[in-house]
Amino acid sequence: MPQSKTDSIIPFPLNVETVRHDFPILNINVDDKPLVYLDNAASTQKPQMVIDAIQHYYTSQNANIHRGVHYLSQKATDAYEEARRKTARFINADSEDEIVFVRGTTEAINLVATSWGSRYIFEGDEILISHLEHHANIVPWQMLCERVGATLKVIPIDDDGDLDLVAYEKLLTDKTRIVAIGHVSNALGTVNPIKEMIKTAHSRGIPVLVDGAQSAPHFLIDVQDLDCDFYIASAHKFYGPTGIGFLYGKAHQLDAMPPYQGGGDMIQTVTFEKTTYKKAPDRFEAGTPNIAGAIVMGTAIDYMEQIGRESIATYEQELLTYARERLQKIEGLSLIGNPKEQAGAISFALDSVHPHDIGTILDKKGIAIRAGHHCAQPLMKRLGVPATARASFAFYNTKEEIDSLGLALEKIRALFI
Ligand code: C6P
Repeated sequence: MPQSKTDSIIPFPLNVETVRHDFPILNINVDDKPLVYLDNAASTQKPQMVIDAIQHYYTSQNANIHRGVHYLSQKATDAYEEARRKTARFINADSEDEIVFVRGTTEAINLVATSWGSRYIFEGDEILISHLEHHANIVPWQMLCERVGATLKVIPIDDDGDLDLVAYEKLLTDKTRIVAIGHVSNALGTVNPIKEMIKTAHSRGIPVLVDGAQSAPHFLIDVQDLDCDFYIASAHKFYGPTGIGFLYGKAHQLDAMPPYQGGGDMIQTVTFEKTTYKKAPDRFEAGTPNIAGAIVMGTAIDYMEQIGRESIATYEQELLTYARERLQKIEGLSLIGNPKEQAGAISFALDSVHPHDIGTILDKKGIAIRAGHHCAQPLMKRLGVPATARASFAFYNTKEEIDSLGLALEKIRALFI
């Protein structure tokens, strides 16, 4: 995939010890034990550069945007629009006008389901998602189906946690109006072959939305190469602040969509009889947006590009392979899912020890993982488990931390068996 201009052209081996210095929170102790943070799929930690950018915004740029003629308003507006350009570059969008700032992945999918859905989904139509989806890519579509009388169809998975692509092709019918698919499963780490899936859907004239919440943090994204119609991510999962994310939409898709919310800054003219709206993306950003959030998301993008996303992907793959091998050595531990391609996260079970007990005991040892259904209840049902324990990785994690996890899990097993 082509790299963004500011990514390192040659992927330098990532020096994890150097990188760790950028994240002050990694130095804290939990119950006198050094923190081992392996809950990155839920939210990543923030580098000093991002923390400083928040302070910089509020100490030298803060004002409302697109409204004032004064110095600070101009400064804040410039920084906000610069963040839009950075975001476009981050995913190689054709134009910054294809980037809408939103609260995060959840809001973006709701925006598309509500706005795009109101224009294109009617009674009898079908929406195709997969069995791997996070609730954020299920519930908004279900709500839309209930509103208009459409049907939600689901691509099945095999026991390894890979999508059944033969079933996928069969599920694409002349009633299918959109395919909404996660790029990377938050629960199993499955990397879906979305480029091929998009090609197949497009050959039948069906647009595709990609939930990129778990792919944007891990590798280069090129929306033009993927040719997806929508791509969505949350900044807090790629080293930026909470409460901000982006929706990428192809220009012709966004231009055809009615506004999502009404209010200030999204209008051209307002009379009591009729309101006319601005073009995308402004049309979808009603009211005062998360200005600081968008600008600082831009800083998180700068940071990732400085590290180099090829370097990040290479290092994280090495870490993931190491983690799989280390965990598999633990007696009684079974990895859940064995996808062909995996990124970011590993789910596992340890004999009959409940995942919540695993998570709680690990926490006492300073190790943060996530235990639960991971907002993917239908997937848990398909796997035949109420919950899993999940370790998820970032480029600041080390093999030593994985060893600590392994050792702690061995002790937990000894305690329970
Ligand atoms: N997954 C996890 O621990 P928000 O909350 O809007 O930033 O992201 C929602 C979301 C959507 N899609 C996928 C694939 C996700 O992984 C998430 C968030 C977190 O796995 C919190 S449940």
